[in-house]
Amino acid sequence: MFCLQLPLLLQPGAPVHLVCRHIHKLASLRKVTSLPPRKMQSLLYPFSGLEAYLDRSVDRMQFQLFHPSVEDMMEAEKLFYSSPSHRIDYYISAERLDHAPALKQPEVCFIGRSNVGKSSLIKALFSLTPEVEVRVSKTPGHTKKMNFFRVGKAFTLVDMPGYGHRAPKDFVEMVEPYLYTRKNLVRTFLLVDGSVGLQKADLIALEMCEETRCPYVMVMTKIDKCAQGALLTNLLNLQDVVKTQTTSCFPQPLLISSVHYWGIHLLRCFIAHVTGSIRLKDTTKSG
Ligand SMILES: Nc1nc2c(ncn2[C@@H]2O[C@H](COP(=O)(O)OP(=O)(O)OP(=O)(O)O)[C@@H](O)[C@H]2O)c(=O)[nH]1
Ligand SMILES: [Mg+2]
Repeated sequence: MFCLQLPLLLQPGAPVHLVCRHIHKLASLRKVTSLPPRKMQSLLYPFSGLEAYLDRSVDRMQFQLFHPSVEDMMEAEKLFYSSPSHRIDYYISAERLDHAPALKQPEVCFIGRSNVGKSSLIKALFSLTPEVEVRVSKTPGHTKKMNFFRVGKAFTLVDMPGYGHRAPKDFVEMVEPYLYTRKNLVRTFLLVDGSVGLQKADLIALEMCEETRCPYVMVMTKIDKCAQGALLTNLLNLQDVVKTQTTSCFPQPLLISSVHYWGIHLLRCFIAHVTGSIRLKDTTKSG
């Protein structure tokens, strides 16, 4: 790890303290590509670590529809560095949809049960710009508003309050109207805890995504938290639900550990691709 010393915040009346934020060594591809090949492979493409446990009869293609090259991931990564001409920042929070700013740039949002890891995942995505503060907590129901983050003029990313904790209130008042009416929404990421698998509340959210008919993608979080056999069972179960009960869902669930950065680089590339911010070199596989 290395440490970025950010400037002192010298606003009148503000407590003066030195901000020192760390950038995790695996947050950037430059570091990842110096890992031993197998380690690099399973960090960038987490499904490859599970493949050996999969029965021969299972079609692997469904798990690798989106399989960009490292070069494409490098291109996507550039979007996640802030610069004077491409500012990444927390923009605004909204408690109701009519408080949300109308924006032109494509938007992606992250929904899922309380504590599933939405804010942690966004924090990992923005880890190359650690001055962007994304709050994470062990206590369910931590994120209470829709939090909008701007990635230059390229896209906006929205962290949603989780359902399950104060649900259905938050869900009915915020998430549901947002999903139905947000014009610039290009992809919804529905997060499911990979260590426990699909829960009833997840199926309700999935139904809601189906009703809105907006394209969405399932993301399995916390894949570091359980044994590979259990993870594979949860993944196959999820895959089966996606196959048999959905029409707007991308067939390939994405696997993530925000703690170890597994799948984070792939997800950055997926977001860059679906928001039209990059053009993949290998166009045979797309989201
Ligand atoms: N082991 C492990 N823990 C994780 C991972 N992602 C998140 N967590 C932990 O899960 C807890 C909840 O994370 P958050 O990111 O705050 O969850 P959230 O979905 O934003 O929760 P709400 O804001 O309450 O809806 C925290 O203690 C995180 O450290 C992961 O990939 N692996
Ligand atoms: Mg949160």
